[in-house]
Amino acid sequence: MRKVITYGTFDLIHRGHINILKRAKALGDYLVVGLSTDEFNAVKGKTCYYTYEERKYILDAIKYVDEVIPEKDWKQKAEDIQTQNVQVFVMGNDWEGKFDELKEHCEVIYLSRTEGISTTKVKADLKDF
Ligand code: C2G
Repeated sequence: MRKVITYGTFDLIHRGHINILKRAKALGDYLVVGLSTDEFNAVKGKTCYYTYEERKYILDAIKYVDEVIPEKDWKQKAEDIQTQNVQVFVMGNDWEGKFDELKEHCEVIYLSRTEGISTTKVKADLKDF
């Protein structure tokens, strides 16, 4: 079984998130998502609308997602890749090159971002809604 992993906050789920989850899953048979905890989001300087539990509940309902694990810090990826026996690590290309050190553990693939949508844009647009 070819396992894929990706990481993110996935707040206010939108088509950009669905696109990367769909494409990540297509690279293997099983997709693990490392979902940023509320505490780690604070480290990332992100404030979420939905709590970790709510964001996990939504991700668990997405057919491309097979498993959700907590992402608690920047340093856990290499260990996750080994303990989860992952063959492919995927991120959007806004992260291009940032995780190349993981190439010693698995394939590292950066996929193009979906244009015209982001959680930040949704929040801004809703202000004028
Ligand atoms: N994404 C995308 N297209 C968009 C928006 C997001 O492809 N229009 C992708 C991002 O590139 C990322 C994933 O969706 O791969 C999740 O995005 P975020 O929830 O914004 O996650 P981020 O803050 O980038 O956190 O350790 C890695 C971090 O947890 C990634």
